[in-house]
Amino acid sequence: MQKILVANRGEIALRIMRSIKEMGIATVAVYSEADRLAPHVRFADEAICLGPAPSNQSYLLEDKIIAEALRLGVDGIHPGYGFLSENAEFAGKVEAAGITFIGPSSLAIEMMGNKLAAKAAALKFDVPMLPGTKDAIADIAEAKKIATEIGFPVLIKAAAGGGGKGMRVVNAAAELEEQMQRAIGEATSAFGDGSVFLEKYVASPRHIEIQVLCDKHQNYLYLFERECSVQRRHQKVVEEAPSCVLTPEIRKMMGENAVKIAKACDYVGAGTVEFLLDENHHFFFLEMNTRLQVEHPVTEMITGLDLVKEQIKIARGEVLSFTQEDLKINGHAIELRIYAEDPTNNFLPDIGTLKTYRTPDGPGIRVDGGYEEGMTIPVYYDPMIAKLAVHAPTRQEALQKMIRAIDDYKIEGVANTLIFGKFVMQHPDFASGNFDTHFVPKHFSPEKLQSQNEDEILIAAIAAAHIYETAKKEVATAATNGAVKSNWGERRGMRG
Ligand code: MV4
Repeated sequence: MQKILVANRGEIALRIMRSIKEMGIATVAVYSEADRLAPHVRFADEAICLGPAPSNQSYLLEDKIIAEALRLGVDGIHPGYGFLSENAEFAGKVEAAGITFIGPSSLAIEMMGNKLAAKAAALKFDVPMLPGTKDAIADIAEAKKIATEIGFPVLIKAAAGGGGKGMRVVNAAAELEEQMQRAIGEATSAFGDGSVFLEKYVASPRHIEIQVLCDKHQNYLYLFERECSVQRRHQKVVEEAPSCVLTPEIRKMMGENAVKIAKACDYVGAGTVEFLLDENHHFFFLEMNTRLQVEHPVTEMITGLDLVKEQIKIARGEVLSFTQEDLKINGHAIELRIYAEDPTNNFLPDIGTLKTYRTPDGPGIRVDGGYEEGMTIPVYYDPMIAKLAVHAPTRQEALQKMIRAIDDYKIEGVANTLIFGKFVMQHPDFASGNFDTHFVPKHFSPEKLQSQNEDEILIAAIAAAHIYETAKKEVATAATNGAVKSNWGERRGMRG
């Protein structure tokens, strides 16, 4: 491969192109009119404007991207995450144009894109799953019968869904009809496919996903887990690797089951198999994500691998250069997603200019970003500003490093979730590992930030008063000595 086009924007486009460049391969960026001056455009060897800001007039233009790739002699397309990354049709078109799609086959994307098809494949390989319907269900009487067999509460899920869209909890038979109709309606308008199915509802699960890596020569590896239980409204906030609850035995079982899922769809490349873990530490297959995930850096930190380079080597047809036995977990990594959202105001997305933007630094700190000071966050795309990831020998040290890094991160001009991230890191239940997917709704309210803020303001006020008193005394002493000398000004600069 001589030239790769990255069909994405922002932090992930930049992160992917860095690895491509290090491999001695030329890079092509695509961009919308809103991203003309973005770092990912400047970083690339060549860049193509796709059109106006809205995604459906730029980053989602399948045929235009492929036509430009052909025109520029591109031989590989990396889709990143979001946009066209899990679009089976696009993957097929790329391959049909004679360009390598850096990802799995169109068939694997399609199979895993449908939760029922994914579960059917998993069933053949004896992967643990929650009791539920094997097919889409529309008949209310039949649904009631099955739900009663499973036992309430049950969860209605959309077959075409994912990431929690179109899910509904049903606590009793009397609610089933209404919730089914709502779920079918939601699924139809969101995915153009009203198929729904039922599953036993796990009340307090942890979300644990396994990273897999598969070459074109039937070698399948698992790169351990990431825990992503801290979410708000199906948007991940904090991810870590390894999970603090997995034993080596469960980890091995989950890893081997993730590999079975990958084998079930002839998977090629980097993929993620999602599981729920219940209170008894039983795990159940949920779905497979057929892309490079946002949170992949924590896996890179604990394995020492570059997942993008591995994806490219796999796409070139190379055999994986390591075995399962070669893989070891080294230390602990935590990632915090920083969004342009106001945690004091119901996470309302904020736009505006990064008046001040300074990222933290030092050993074991990685910031994956795509913005610079002075840039404006566009309204058209995901509100994520950057990902802050830390790596340390232990979870405790990683937590402390994360808190220090948050304190050293300076963002002004755009409301952001840094302080919310600090709230999570400092919460005793997060620190002790005693949490599940309900962590945010259970523990967080904006007043908690206020008090966290107030604590800091109070400490700052006490420090200021102390400095003032000291300075006043010094001035008084100096005055009696006949020379006014104060270091007031220097000290004032101490706190930003
Ligand atoms: C579940 C569940 C409980 N029981 N399935 C949400 C996203 C999608 N990937 C699956 N999800 C869930 N499926 C059963 N049978 C609870 C969730 C869930 C969840 C999962 C992972 C992380 C956060 C979550 C928040 C709410 C619900």
